[in-house]
Amino acid sequence: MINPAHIHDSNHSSKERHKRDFEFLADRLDQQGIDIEQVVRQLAEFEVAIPSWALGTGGTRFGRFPGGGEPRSIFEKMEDIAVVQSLVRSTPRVSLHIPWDEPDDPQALLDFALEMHLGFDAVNSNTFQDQPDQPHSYKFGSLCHTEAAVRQQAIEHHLHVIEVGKQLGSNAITVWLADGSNFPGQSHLRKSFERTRDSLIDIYSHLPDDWRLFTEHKPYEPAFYSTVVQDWGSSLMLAQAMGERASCLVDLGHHLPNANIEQIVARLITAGKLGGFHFNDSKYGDDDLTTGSIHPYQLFLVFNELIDAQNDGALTEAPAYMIDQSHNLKDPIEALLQSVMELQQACARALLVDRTFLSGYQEENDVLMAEMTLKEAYETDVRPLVREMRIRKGGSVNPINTFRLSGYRNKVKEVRTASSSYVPPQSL
Ligand code: PSV
Ligand code: MN
Repeated sequence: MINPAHIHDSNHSSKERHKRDFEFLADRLDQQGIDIEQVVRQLAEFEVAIPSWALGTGGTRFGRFPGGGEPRSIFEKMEDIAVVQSLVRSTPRVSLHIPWDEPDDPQALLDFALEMHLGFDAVNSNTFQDQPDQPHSYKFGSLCHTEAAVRQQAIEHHLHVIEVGKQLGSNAITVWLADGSNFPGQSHLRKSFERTRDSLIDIYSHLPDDWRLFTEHKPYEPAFYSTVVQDWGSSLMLAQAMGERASCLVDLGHHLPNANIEQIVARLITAGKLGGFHFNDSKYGDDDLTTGSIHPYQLFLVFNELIDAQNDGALTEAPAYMIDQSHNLKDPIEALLQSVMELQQACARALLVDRTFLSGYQEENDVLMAEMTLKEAYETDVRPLVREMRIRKGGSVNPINTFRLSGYRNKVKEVRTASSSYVPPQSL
């Protein structure tokens, strides 16, 4: 999709400058007792999935302003994801939404993915919209519904999603439910949660042995008075009720303003139930903005908890990372490149935290020095380190610049003509 020679040439033009920057940083870190080579190696292991719904221009209920050249099918979305991967080298897997991106022929999609050196991450169910020809409506909920037939329909949808995922080589399902109520009294708060729990237990009983199930909480929207799985406590209760292979997924946008998300992460790690992340950023709620655009320090603090737990052996299984964003204004590919670069930087910074000093200051209750230890890592310009990691994996020094110079968007604008009837799901 992006010619490797183009990446090589564009890297070549900044080679000397990058070399100087990298050596300068290596020297600085060496003085702090940090081996830059080890950090580059650890950073190279970081991987984050791209959702099939982030390649089209997002929208609000007020409007949508597509920039042209949007993918019209899951195959074209895969092409765009391959472009992202070729430039940043941390995104080798795709997270599918069913039925938005349900393949007619899963084997054909898998073959196409393999050709592009892509694989499949967690599959996502959708019981928040009614589908054509579906016998029962989700207007009043799905897994929580008062009627057993509606719950059964939603359970069967999840089993179908797992079946599609199995054919694609996926090994996890993420369950986000819109179930909730808009008015006090509309639904029985306790019973709707208990029905959801029992439906999930049913789904879990069909989960293949090597699969994981993630429950994703969200405080509000589309339900405005109560949401059944509104917080990490509810999500944890559900995961615990299901069993060992069920855990919680934290979407950074699914918290009320000022929530201490890094502490939620720490709690879920203690419970052995941190399953995954949806990365994005927000000013107000589920804004789906580019990762790190509003709260980059919070993103670093989340990674700080993850690296700390990894070092301590408290993270038994690597969480499933995914970017969950949807843009109204930015080019979707550029926005994804930007988010991945932010994630790479947050991860690199967290790898630089001097944990011996930090825990010493924490033990001595030296508040200021403990905080300064975190700031020392956070304020380090890690870009040369991150660029070096990308170069070594065959990626780009400057992904956005390389993407723009490639002319990819203009080329696909010509091919993906406006005559297509494809409408990205965000605008439905
Ligand atoms: C819900 O807001 C959510 O975060 C869930 O992850 C969905 O699957 C995704 O967004 C797309 O609507
Ligand atoms: Mn999400």
